[in-house]
Amino acid sequence: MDRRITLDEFIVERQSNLQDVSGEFSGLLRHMGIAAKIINRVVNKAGLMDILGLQGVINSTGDNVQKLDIYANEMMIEYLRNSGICAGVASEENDDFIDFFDKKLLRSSYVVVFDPLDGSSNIDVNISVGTIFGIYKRLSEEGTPLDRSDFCQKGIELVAAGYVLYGTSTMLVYTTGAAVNGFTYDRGVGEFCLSHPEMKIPQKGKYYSINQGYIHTFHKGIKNYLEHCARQNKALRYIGSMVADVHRTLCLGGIFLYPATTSNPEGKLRILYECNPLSMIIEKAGGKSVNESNQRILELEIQDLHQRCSIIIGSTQDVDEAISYFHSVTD
Ligand code: FDP
Repeated sequence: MDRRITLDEFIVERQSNLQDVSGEFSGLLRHMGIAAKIINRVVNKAGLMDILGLQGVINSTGDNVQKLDIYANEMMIEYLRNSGICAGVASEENDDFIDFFDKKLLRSSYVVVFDPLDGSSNIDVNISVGTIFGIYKRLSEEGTPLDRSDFCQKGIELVAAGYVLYGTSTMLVYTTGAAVNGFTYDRGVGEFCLSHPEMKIPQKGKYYSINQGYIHTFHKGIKNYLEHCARQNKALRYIGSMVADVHRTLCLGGIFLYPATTSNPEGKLRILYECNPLSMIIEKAGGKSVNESNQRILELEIQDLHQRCSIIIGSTQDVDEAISYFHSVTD
């Protein structure tokens, strides 16, 4: 009988490989799967539920917040709080981290960082959005209040990273540091089923992905690289949801760039909630992720929960080629 392995079965099966004797870490991953199902249900019903549209408030990083962002954020926080195995969270939608400190919860050694609904400017037009998450082991002692340093850890310290893409089908992709595995949501069964085992990014691809509308503000090296892509007849694809653009890049190869611009001189995307988790996934799938100065994203120091960076991520050969263009000019 052809039966697909479910996310829960997969996590339990791999528990011993993770030396997760207490099951705490596996339990946390399973809770991410549950939260994803709940958010997926609402994202799919959004048009029917009068839940679309701008909420009229600005989040801590200056973007318009939409109703669905708020819902997804609340869901993630509540599911992780009630899991009893998460010490606290930091979300792109909140100014500060949230400590789930509870004297009964002495065994919570993990914290979760997430962007509850990446690409939210696409919600109103029924285009793919996603949830991105990363899991760190806390640095402070268990049973004590959390500290900002528990969250501001370099990406190389991530113990797991993943995303859920609410697209033509809903997919959950994650890694705990070995392979990257993808699960597709089967609505009939109500489970994520393993559909993309051991995902590998092609070493080179034909797509490049960037908001070319900002070209006049890019560094000369980036402009030269974009001209090169056009000369090579590479195909431009830009959805405007990082999670969806990176997912395509993972599956088909190519490159995604969000460089520094005049309005975002440090780059727009957040290291903690977007760049680090997606960089871990791409690297573990055999790709590469650096900033405009060719520093590995996963090794960047993080001082601030909402710190941003430029990012060039994707197939190793494409990223190396792009970097060679940046370094061939000196302005
Ligand atoms: P959004 O503002 O819609 O949430 O970080 C957020 C993000 O989307 C990314 O998902 C996306 O890649 C990028 O911003 C799009 O920014 P531009 O509109 O400046 O291209």
